[in-house]
Amino acid sequence: NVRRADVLLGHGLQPGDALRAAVARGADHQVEDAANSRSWREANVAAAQGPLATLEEIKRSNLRGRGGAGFTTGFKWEACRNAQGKGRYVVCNADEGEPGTFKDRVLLNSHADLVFEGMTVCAYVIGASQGFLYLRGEYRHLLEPLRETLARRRAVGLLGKSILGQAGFDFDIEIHLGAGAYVCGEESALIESLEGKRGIPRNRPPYPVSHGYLQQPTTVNNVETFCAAALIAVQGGDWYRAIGTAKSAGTKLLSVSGDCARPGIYEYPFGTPVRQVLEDCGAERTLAVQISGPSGICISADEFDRRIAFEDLPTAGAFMVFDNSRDMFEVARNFAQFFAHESCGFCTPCRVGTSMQKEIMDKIARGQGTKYDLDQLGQLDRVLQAASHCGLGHGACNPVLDTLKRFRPAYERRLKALTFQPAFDLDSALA
Ligand code: L3W
Repeated sequence: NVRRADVLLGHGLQPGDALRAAVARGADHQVEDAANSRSWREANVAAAQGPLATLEEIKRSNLRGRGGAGFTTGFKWEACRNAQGKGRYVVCNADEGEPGTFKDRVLLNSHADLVFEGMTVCAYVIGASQGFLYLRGEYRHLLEPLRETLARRRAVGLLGKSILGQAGFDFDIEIHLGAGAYVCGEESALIESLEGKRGIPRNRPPYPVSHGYLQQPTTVNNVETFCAAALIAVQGGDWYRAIGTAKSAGTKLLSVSGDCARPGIYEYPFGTPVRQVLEDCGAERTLAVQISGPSGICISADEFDRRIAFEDLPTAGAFMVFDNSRDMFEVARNFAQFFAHESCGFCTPCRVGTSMQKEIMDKIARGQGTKYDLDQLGQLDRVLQAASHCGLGHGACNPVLDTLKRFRPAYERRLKALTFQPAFDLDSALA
């Protein structure tokens, strides 16, 4: 593994370090405020400032969510803290189902304390007493080791009642095992699943920060986001925002796989060009890189100077390398099958659209496709973008359209000559 930035993977923190830093930051705040306080009431108000001091560091850090969308973590935590409810919840999205992504598995395997630490810092900031780690069903082998880590943390007072001796700081974490549905990586489907229901995405807004688990304020973040938050609690926001770019603070873990000599987990500061990653992982004769998995973007050789950053190539972490021995049509067909299989079936555009896409790709593969079918693929994308219920449908045509745009000959050489004019033109029907 290569670490061009050794921030997260080489953190060197011990269990409790981030929590102690968060609580101490609160205490500093209290001392400062208490010195100026004239009454017991004012001192109490000062005590409540503790979590706010850590929230301030998270906001100052410019940390953005690592699940793919890059929403500002400080804003999310603050919105959740300020939302009205009977209780608050912290949820770690460890449903790492995007093909080509495996960096959360490594964090859970080798840095579980940091993950739980980040969740507990979040609980301290937002005032939650219950957390859940939603673990991908396929990661069942991690369940027992993770439970053991939780038990160790309870034994040393890093979970449970009065954490670190702080009265009222009560928090515990439960692990919920998924059942293999990709759609449960979408946060609201995940919450439905946590509640024991079928994993169907909810309408958003309202967002989980105000209406999450049991309709109560809930912060849902990715595994890597919680790890980064724990580091920020120790090192501060200014330290973190100095790494990366102005719009993308910190580092990003990449799951590098495919046609390269050294696949694995890599850590880079945001702003690193794709070409650097290819060089580090020993990729040669690279034809394309699929960034952020099939929901992301497929780029070709003339784009390898583009950068891993929210302002250029945002990614949840997948970095799949395809060399010039690969047929990008077949790569896209495989992804089309994936989306047809994983559509939850709740909304018609996605359920039918993903199947139609797969069928068109299969038809082209059999040598029975025409130029009309290529046009239909573009039409399908427009329908799915406009009418799908959630992100799965919105992104389901990305791999096909990206490869069609960049590797059109891979499609065209399979087409048969068009011998008839279609009687029904979906384009005009939609207009
Ligand atoms: C409060 C607002 N909160 C947005 C929150 C929202 C969510 C986050 C991002 O994911 C990508 C895509 C998928 N007040 C808010 C607000 N939020 N506006 O910000 O929200 P959004 O809607 O921009 O993105 P998204 O639909 O959550 C889009 C991928 O993420 N995806 C994620 C999977 C992640 C895992 C994982 O972490 N293990 O599986 C799922 O769809 O592919 O690229 O928290 O609540 N006004």
